[in-house]
Amino acid sequence: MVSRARACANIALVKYWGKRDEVLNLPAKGSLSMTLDALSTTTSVEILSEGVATDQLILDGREDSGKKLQRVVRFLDLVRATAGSKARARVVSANDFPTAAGLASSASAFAALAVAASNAYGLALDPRALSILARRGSGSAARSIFGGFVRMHAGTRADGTDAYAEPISGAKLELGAVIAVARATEKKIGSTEGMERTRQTSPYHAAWLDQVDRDLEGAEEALAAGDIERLAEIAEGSCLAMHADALAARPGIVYFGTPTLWAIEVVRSLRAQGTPVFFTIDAGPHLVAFAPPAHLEAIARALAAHPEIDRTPISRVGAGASLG
Ligand code: 2P0
Repeated sequence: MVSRARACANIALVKYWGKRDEVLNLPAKGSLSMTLDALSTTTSVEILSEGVATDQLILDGREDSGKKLQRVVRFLDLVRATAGSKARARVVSANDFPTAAGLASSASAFAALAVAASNAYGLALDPRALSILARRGSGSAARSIFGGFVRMHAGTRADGTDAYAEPISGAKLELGAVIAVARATEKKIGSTEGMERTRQTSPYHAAWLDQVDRDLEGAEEALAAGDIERLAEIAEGSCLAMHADALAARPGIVYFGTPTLWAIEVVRSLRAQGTPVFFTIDAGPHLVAFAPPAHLEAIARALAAHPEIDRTPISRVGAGASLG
């Protein structure tokens, strides 16, 4: 039996940076994101016959036998333990964007894998259970189970049963995004390692954690009120505070690339001229600009002017992960 699922990436407006438990992958604080339809992963999972001893991973057309396979095997082991199965699987996964470039590819990857693998192994999981499962693969993947604006809960339980994402209903803002894809190869320090080093060594980490709850509350209020100016202030503040926290780690973690500061200036000068736009930046050099759909093309043209920005794809809001 083959099960196939598609999931979109998401970009956080209130960032997740720091865990309360590394084994169960529990975030220290909640986060809030928007799902993007232009960045997606499609994954199929085929259960193999009993004689096959190992899982297989084909990623973007190439067989992987390294760390990515190990991470997928650990994830499938969780699904197998719940399903009471020992059968191995063949996982075929394709992204429509470059992996490991700070474009949150692990979010769409593990959301798609959670949906496809749970179905292939015969588990009927509801969206909350899928979010909890996806979280074990990658914290941000818990959010990609849902479409639109999404709130991740940190939870307080040691077993992680209250650390899941939920869609936010009643948001009065319609936003799309422009992704300023900076020229870069594989990113230097992955999010998991980056946030752990930050947690252990950054003198700003306690202040960062202290701010997140206020930002979550403010962002939800801004979405409910359709207040893009307030959302802009909170999202840029959360992004820059997360990067300040990482920059202050020892040794400091610099995710910005040459075009990143330039792109911040472009977004801020467009805003000063009246365009309702704001930015965020994840664990990589790419800036993501959010604005109402009517403004996206002009923003994309402005951001494309830097020689080290290769592409400026436009994304609309994405749907939740689904089979098929
Ligand atoms: C976020 N990021 O909220 C933050 C902002 C990157 C910067 O969630 O260790 O790959 O697998 O749970 O999900 C990326 O972190 O980390 C991330 P793990 P993940 O989107």
